[in-house]
Amino acid sequence: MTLRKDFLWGGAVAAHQLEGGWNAGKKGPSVADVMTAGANGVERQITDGVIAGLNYPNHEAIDFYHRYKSDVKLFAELGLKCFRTSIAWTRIFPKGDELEPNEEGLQFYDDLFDECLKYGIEPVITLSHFELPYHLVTEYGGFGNRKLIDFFVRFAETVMTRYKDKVKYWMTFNEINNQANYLRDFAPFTNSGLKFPEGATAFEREKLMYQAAHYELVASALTVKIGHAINPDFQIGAMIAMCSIYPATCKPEDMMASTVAMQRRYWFSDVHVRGHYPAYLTTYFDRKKFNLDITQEDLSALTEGKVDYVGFSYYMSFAIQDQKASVSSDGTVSIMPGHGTILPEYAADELGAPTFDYVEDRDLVKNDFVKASEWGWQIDPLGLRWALNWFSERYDYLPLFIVENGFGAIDEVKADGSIHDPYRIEYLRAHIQAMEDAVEYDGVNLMGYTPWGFIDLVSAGTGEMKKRYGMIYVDKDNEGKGTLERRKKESFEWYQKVIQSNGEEL
Ligand code: BGP
Repeated sequence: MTLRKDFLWGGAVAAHQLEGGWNAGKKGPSVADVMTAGANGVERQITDGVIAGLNYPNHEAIDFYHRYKSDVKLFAELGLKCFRTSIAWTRIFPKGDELEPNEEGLQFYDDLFDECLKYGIEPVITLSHFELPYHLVTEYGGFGNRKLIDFFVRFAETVMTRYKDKVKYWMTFNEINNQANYLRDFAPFTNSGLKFPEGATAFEREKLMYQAAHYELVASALTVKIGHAINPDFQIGAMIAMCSIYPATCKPEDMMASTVAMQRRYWFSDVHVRGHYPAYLTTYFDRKKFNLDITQEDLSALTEGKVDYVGFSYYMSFAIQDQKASVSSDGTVSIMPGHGTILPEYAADELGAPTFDYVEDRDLVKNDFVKASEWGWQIDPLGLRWALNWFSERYDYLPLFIVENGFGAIDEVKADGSIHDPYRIEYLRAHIQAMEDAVEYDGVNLMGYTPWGFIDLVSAGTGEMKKRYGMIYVDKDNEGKGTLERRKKESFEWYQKVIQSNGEEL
């Protein structure tokens, strides 16, 4: 048998994308709750609050808050061994800066975890999944402010203490490296609650991104240390958004561009795992003269709070071309679909630079060797095996956990109510095969696999319902209409067999 006996087959979601009940049980608003829906090329916007007539898809989401008992029963029928979700920070600390937690919020997760454990489903908990308390964003400037470290650690310590006998697997910041492209953000804030001043230059944006990332990494490391003191059995991991970045050609400049791109996007896991900043990054900080607020105490915290495993999401791979060499005289470069536009000042600044600075929107190109989803996400199962090897070699075969993977697609409900989603099965089958090959042939140390959005939920990127990942269908459309009824798709039964056979039967 390829996979370990106790392999954590599961499913992944995030509180704000499925719970709803956005102000129930004294919950405060998070960034996600004040975000409007996007669609048809319109980006999601973070507003000042609740504006009548606008669609706030996360307010009700799929109403898991009120339906969790019947949903968890269905998850048990699917055969899940674990359930990855987040604890909504604003259920516990509605504004984020209070001293005392909200008991009603704590009770909700007690009940939810009890319900999971009743069926032998292990909760796997993300502490922060794109759901910062909105108050911390408006009052403090999000993770651009050092004070956020204390607020986060208080939240983490509170829930880790409360659930120390119910939850063993934790993750600190979901896709912490999703800030790596500081030129593209959810207007007017980023995931970390950063608001760039109007007219901010690329230098100022980049500096703020690194500063916020540093505060998050310190908060994460302190959490790991405190968590291990609360319960030495805790497994506390990082969570990285991994898109393998290939050189577009074997031209040496493209090869070098891919190496630098991997550093710029994935240095976060170096700090999480090794407990210090890599030299390629400190050199870069010096060269750029960022003068970041990094204290000696911070550096000790990073060393003392190394993670137990690396969790990561994998949906697609990228390809990179050294644009300095290939940009045409009118400044035109080819950009991967769905990847925004180049800020003119940045293009002018950096294109002639002698170093290989990575600017995602400028440098990523379409890979003609792979197909893409309707949202331009390039489908590449082998890229997952490549990523598993990259992490394993880099971190000496530390345990890895694939905590997100999946295929966002538009599903059609047939007249008889059935939903056939062979495209989803095909995507998942190919990725599971690639992951099993990595274990069997490459010696990768893999803890588990939790496909994303195994029950349909609100898309984080677009706020749509129609971009579905689920094996469980939820009757709700982009306008928020529908009965919210749950229905099994064809992929439900397929995944059930995969779990039962521990991945032998694909
Ligand atoms: C990841 C996020 C998830 C999830 C997923 C799919 O980046 O961690 O929250 O939503 O991507 O993205 P989307 O919902 O935009 O299709």
